[in-house]
Formats: sequence, structure tokens, C-alpha cells
Amino acid sequence: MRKRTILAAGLGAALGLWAMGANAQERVLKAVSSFNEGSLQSVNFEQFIDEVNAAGKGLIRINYIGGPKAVPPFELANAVRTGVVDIANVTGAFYSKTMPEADALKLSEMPGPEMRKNGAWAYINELHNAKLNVWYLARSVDNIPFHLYLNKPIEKPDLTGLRIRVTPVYRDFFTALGATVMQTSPGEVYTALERGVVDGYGWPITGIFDMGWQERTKYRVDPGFYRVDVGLLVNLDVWKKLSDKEKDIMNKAALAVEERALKLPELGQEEAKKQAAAGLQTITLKEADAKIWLAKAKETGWKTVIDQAPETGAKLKSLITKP
Ligand code: 173
Repeated sequence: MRKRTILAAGLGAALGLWAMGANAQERVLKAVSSFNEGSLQSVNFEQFIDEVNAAGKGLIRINYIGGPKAVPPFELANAVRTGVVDIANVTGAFYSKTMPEADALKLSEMPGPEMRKNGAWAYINELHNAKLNVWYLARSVDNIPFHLYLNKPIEKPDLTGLRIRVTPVYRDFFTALGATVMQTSPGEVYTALERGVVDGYGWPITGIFDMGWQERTKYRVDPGFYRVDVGLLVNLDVWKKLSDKEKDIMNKAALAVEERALKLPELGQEEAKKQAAAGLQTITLKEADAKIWLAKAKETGWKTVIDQAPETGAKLKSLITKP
């Protein structure tokens, strides 16, 4: 019995090789997104995969396993670190426990292409190499803000008495304004809203329709804050093994990712209109309050990073912010 199984397996492997024919040498990379397949936080990454697969025919192919059902969002960066996944689309907030500097990516004040020129990308990549064993290939979501979405109205930058769903992106900001916070992955937000477990949540200007949350949301608070950050991480051992030609294909597609991210503000405006049409009301803080709101966001954001990573955090700040 045992012998027969081994024989069968051997035959299967031989047939498999034969079936691959000329493509036997093709490299296959496993990819996962921390956001739902086809959702606005994943589409830029999915286009990247299509471009690499078109340019890399017979040489390199990315096999898209899917979204957070494949790997839980808060575990994805670690899966790339260990090589369980080769390439991921993931926000810094989902791995700031392992790498506190990742929480600073939302605090950048310039787009991806500019960070490549002034040394910021190189330093961000260096930190990712050293702390997470990954190559920081590109930023797939950028140039648009996060917002607070609510089911109870506010008039001032005061969240006392409100229970808000967070991730590390918003935790210290909302807490400083008096909120009680509860961390969940995106997949748990709908149920939390439906059951009234939370009075609101943090999320980018884009994407609430992907999750159906417009059905359970009354207000969006303006102004938005920070810059949404989602990045493409590649396992460092895998990256080092790629040939120059393969790296070239990946790098070209990566630069195209950051070019496309420059267009996200237009999409953000469309989404805001769509939200209004779906019945979401906008709570616009008065000018003086908006100033307090934004100053608090920035102050708490940097404090969290610098408290945990004083030297690297300060260097990162000097590279990704404008004086
Ligand atoms: O889940 C989140 O609210 C979050 O942290 C995030 C970060 C980047 C894009 C979308 C969501």
C-alpha cells in the first residue's frame, strides 16, 4: 500500500513537471491582501499583480490567494516575514506592534514619488528590512485622509461618552479626545455597528460601500486627518533571490502603483458625493475646532511613534514631514 502511494506520487510529480513544459522555470509568488478582494484598498495592488503577470510571462507569476479570509489582517506582515506569504498589501497599522515606526507611515506629508527622491523611501525600506525581513516595494494607498464616522452627532472635537472602533491608526487620537476605544479588524465592523456595540469607527474616505457600512452610518466628521497608508511588502529572502530582470519587472509595476495612488484624491471626492447620496450627513467642525482636531491628531500620532522608537522615529519624522 505504502509502496503504491509513493509510486503514484512519483508518477504524479513527473506528470506535473511534464505539464509545466517550458514554464517549469517560472517563479510563482504567493500574494495576499489585508483588505477584501476587489475593494478600494486592494484594487491598486490587484492591478500591480496583473501588470507583473503580463510583463513576467514564463519568468515570474504572482498567484493571488485573496483577502483577509486567507490570512487575518493583523497577522499578514508576520506571514510575509516568515515566508508563508511572499507578497502582501497591508497597512502599517496592522503590524505596528512588531514595528512601531510603521505607525508613522500615516503621518507622511508627501506622496510616494517624492519620498523616493528625498531618501524617505530608502529609510522606510531599511527599517522594514531590519525589523520585519521584508522589502518595502511601494505604497498602494496614499494621498487621501482617514475620517471618523459616527451614529451620534458631535459638535466639537470631544468624543466623551462615545465608543469608537479603532486600529492603531486612530487609537491614541480618539482616546485623547475622550472616546472609549475598541479595536477590531475591518471584517468585524458591520456587526459591531449592527449590534450597537460601537457608536462609530475610523476609516479612509474611500471604501465604506465595499463593506456595506453606509447602511449603518449616519455621519462623517470633516476634516479628515493623516494620509491613508497601505504598502506592498515582499519577503526579503525572496526579493534577494530575484534576478535583475525579475526585479525590474516588479520595480516598474511598483512605480506605476505610486503613480496611480496620486489619483486617489479624485476617487475620494467621488466617494464623499456617494456617501451624501446614500444619506450620510457631514459634520464639519468649525475652523478653530478643526485646527484643534488636526493638531491633536498629529501630536498624538507622533507621540505614539517616538515614545516607542525615539531615534528611528525622529529620523523618520525629519524625512517624511515638511518643516
Ligand atoms: O482598519 C482600519 O481602519 C485601518 O487601519 C485602515 C488602514 C488603511 C486603510 C484602511 C483601513
